[in-house]
Amino acid sequence: MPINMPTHKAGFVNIIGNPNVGKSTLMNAWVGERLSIITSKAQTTRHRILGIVNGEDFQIIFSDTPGIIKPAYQLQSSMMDFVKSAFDDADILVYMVEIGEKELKDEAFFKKIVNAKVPVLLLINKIDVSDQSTLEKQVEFWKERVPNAEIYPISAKEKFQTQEVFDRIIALLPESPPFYPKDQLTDKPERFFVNETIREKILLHYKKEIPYSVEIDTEEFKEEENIIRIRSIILVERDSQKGIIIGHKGQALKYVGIEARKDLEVFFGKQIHLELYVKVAKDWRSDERQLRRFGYKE
Ligand SMILES: Nc1nc2c(ncn2[C@@H]2O[C@H](COP(=O)(O)OP(=O)(O)OP(=O)(O)O)[C@@H](O)[C@H]2O)c(=O)[nH]1
Ligand SMILES: [Mg+2]
Repeated sequence: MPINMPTHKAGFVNIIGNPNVGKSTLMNAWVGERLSIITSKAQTTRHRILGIVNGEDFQIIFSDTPGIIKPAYQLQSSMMDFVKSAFDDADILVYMVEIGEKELKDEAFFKKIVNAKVPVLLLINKIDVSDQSTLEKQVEFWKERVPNAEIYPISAKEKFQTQEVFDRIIALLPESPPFYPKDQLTDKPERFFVNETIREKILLHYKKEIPYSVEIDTEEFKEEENIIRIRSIILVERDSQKGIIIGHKGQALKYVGIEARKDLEVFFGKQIHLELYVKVAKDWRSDERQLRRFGYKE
């Protein structure tokens, strides 16, 4: 037997925290791909999305999760079930807070972090918009609140200190064979990224409750030699929202289509033909059957 057996490390590194703190920005930075959509609105992420980083002798499975909230309707309860699942299989927990933030929006989840059996890395994000003395106070505050955590001030957006945390994660990873094939980047199919790209444009271009009432269903994804042909349906909760999505003379919808197509061409590295339609899926956010259809429930 050789004296130095080659070892391999692998594990789940699950990123949790309040909405809008920068969880998706961080995962994308670590993975080097725009897997998760990012906007300045809370509840941008609705699913648990895996981003896999492979090295010769390691595999890190990052998971981005929805921001923690008190659920008000069934979709939000399903989103919190994704967060729960991220506690269950974590080898390392990344708890992200932003400068100035005081507490997690759910006390039970907070207790799970403080009592976690796995290493907890507490990342204080957005330090690019802070100053030294504020930051020092924040570090003291979090040291007391989460004594079991290692604390790192970072900026996910500016990629400040993100490499240092990445290296620390590799050091903490348990010995294990890889969980996924070494060329796999995520657990989600192509259509998921189409849906999310369109939803990002809707979050960016419509106000108030509209983006939260929208779900996307990609009915066709046909890859040909030089082009991918996509047909997606934008589903809204009520008839009155249909006209808002379409806009005056169809201008609003046209804009969403153009913007989404540009991003999708970069993501898939191919020319895209994108057709968008709007339909009503009445009260889908509170409908078990429809939530299952859209992948929010088993
Ligand atoms: N100034 C600054 N802004 C950041 C940083 N990281 C993220 N942001 C911004 O914060 C906003 C939210 O970022 P996301 O990555 O979507 O946050 P999230 O935690 O995934 O949000 P949810 O999915 O809604 O829970 C976006 O406008 C980002 O550009 C950072 O390091 N500095
Ligand atoms: Mg997110």
